[in-house]
Amino acid sequence: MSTKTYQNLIGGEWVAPRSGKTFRNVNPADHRDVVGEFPASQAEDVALAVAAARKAFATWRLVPAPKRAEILYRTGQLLAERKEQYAQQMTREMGKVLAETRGDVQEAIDEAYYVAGEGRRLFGQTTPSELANKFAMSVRMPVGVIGMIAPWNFPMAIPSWKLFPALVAGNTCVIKPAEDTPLSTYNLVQTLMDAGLPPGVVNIVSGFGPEAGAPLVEHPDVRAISFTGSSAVGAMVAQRAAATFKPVSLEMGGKNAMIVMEDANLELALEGALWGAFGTTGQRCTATSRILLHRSIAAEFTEKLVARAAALKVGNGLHPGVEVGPQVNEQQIATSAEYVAIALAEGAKLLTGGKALTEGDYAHGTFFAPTIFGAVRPEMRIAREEVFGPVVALLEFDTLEEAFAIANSIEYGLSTSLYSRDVNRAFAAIRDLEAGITYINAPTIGAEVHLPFGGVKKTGNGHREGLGALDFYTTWKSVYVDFSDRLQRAQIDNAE
Ligand code: UN1
Repeated sequence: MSTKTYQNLIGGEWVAPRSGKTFRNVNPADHRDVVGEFPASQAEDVALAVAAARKAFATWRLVPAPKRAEILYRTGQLLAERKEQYAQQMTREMGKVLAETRGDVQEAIDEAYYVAGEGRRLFGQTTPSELANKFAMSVRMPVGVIGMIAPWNFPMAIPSWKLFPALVAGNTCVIKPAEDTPLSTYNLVQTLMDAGLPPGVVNIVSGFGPEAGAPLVEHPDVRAISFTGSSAVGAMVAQRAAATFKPVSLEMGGKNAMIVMEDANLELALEGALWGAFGTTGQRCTATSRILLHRSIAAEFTEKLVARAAALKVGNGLHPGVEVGPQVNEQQIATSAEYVAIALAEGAKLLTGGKALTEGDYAHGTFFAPTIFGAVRPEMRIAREEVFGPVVALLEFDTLEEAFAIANSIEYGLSTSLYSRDVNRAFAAIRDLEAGITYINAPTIGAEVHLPFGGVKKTGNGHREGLGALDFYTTWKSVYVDFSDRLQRAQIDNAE
C-alpha cells in the first residue's frame, strides 16, 4: 500500500510545502506501519498561512456569532458520526488504546457543543455611567489571527479546546499540530470545513518546532499564541512572543499528586491510582505521577498496586484487551529510561517495570513497562520532575498537613487528588492544595471541558482553557454612548 502524502491547508487549498520536504508519521506500536507523510513546513509556509488567515479575518469577524456557532454545532454532529474512524486513526498515530482515543474524539464533540452555546452568549457588561444621559458597556471583540501549537497526547481534544473558542469569538487561526500526531488535527479541521467553515478561517502548517513553530510565534501579524507542551518549550515560546508583545496562553507540565488517607475506600483508590498513573501510558499533563500514602496503609496499598500494575496488558492499542499502549516515540522511551536510572541512583526502590519492552510483539514499537518506585523521598528528582511516561513514585506521610506540604513542594501545580471519606479533610484539600484542579475520591485525570483547565506555578501563565478560554480569545472594548447632545467631561463635570 502506498503511503499517503498530506499537504498544508492554506486559504482553503491543500498545498505542498514550498521546500517540498516531508516527514513520516508512524504507528508507535509498529514503526513499519506508516500513517502518512506530512509537510515539514518552514517560515515561508507559515507566512502564507498567516496571510490567508488575515484575509479571512476581514469577513469571518463579521459573521454573526450565533452563525459561527452553528458551524461548531454541526462539527460536533459530524465528529459524532465519524468518531470510530477518527479514534482508530488516532490510535494508529498516537498509540493510546481505542477506548481512550474514542474519549479524545468525544472531548472534541463535548467542546463543540459547549462552545456552540457561547455563540448566543459572549456576554459583556453594561454599567451605569457617572454622567447623565450617557450609556456605558463593554463588548468582546475578536483578537485577530491566533497561532496555535498543539501537543501529541490529546491530538484532537486539545486542538478543539483552542480552535473552537477562538472561532466562535470571530478569530482566524493557524495551527501547527504536533509532529507525532498531525492526522488527528487534519481530521478535526476537515470536519470543520465539511460543517461549513469558510476557506482561510483555519489553516494548518505541519512541521517541527524550530522550523514551523518559531516563525508562527514570531510573525508580526499573529496576534496571540496558544501553546500546550513542555515547560522548557513554553518558556521559549513566551520569550519569543514577548518581542512582539503577543499574549501567550501556556499549558505545560505537571507532577500531580494523589493523596490516600487511612480512612479512604482503598479499593477505589487503587483503581484510581492505576487509571491515573498508567492511563494514556502516563502521557498526560494531568497524569498521577506521585502517590502519597498514609503510613498506616502504605504497605498494603503498595503491594496491591504493584501486583495490579504488573498485570496490566501492554500492547497495540488497537488490539482488544490491551490496557496500556506504547509511548509515542523513542525520545519518550529514553526519558522514561533516564528517570528510572535517576531514581535508582537517588536510592528509590524499583518495585515493578523499569524498562523498555523490546521482545516479541513489542519489537517494532516503543513500549515501556508500567513502573513503580517505592521509598521515594520528596527531595528526589523522581518526586519533583515530570516524566510523561508510565512511571509513578510512591511516598509516605503521617499527617494530612505533611501530605499537603509534600504535594505543594514542587514547581508544578496542575492537578491533585485526595482519597478520604472525611468531609473536613476534603474541604481542607480543596483549600490548601496548590493546583488548578483538585479531585476528591477520583484520580488526577479526567477534566471536563466546561470547567477552567490549567494550573499554577510552572504549569502555566495564568490563562485557562475550557471555561476561561474566551477571556484569552477576545479582547474587551469599552463603549460610551453619550446621548446628552452636549460635551460632558468625565471626572470634571460630575465632580463637585
Ligand atoms: C493533557 O494531558 O494535556 O483531564 C490534557 C484530562 C484530560 C485532558 C488532559 N481531559 O486528563
